[in-house]
Amino acid sequence: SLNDKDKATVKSFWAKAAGKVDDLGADALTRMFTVYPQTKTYFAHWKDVGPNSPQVLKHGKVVMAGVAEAVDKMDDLTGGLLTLSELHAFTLRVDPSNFKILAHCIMVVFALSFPNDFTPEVHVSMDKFIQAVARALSEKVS
Ligand code: ZNH
Repeated sequence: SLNDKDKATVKSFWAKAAGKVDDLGADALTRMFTVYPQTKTYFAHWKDVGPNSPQVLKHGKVVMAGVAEAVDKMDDLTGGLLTLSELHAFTLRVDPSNFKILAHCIMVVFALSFPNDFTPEVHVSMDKFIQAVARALSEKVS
């Protein structure tokens, strides 16, 4: 789990990334749809899941707002993300494996967008954090 150093590292990296995260959300989703096309089934009600579609751009912001919330609630992700977790389990019925997939795509876009800041040390802490978010979100699914 996240120690104090991880938490501080995540907060400072997030502060640097904050201005760019809206775009990064759309990039991460586009990557997820392209590399793992089975994930598109959850978005079948959208008009367009292609790169830069208005829905992808909008949902990229929504997802990253969720990650921002997780940064704020880092000390209690299970409690802090409970409502979102229930939504994904009971309403959206997202299979847990998909959270790891999106977490991976988010890590890739972070690395690509911040090649200097995304040091191995930042990578370690961000990976622990994003995996903890993925776990908290898939908690309700059994
Ligand atoms: Zn999710 C939705 C977040 C993952 C699918 N999401 C959502 C939202 C949010 C989120 C915030 C909104 C809610 C409301 O409205 O209330 N997610 C999130 C996060 C994550 C996620 C943070 C991680 C990181 N998701 C996910 C996955 C999937 C999903 C993996 C699959 C694949 N989501 C989803 C859907 C939805 C959501 C389908 C709905 C959309 C629409 O409809 O538009």
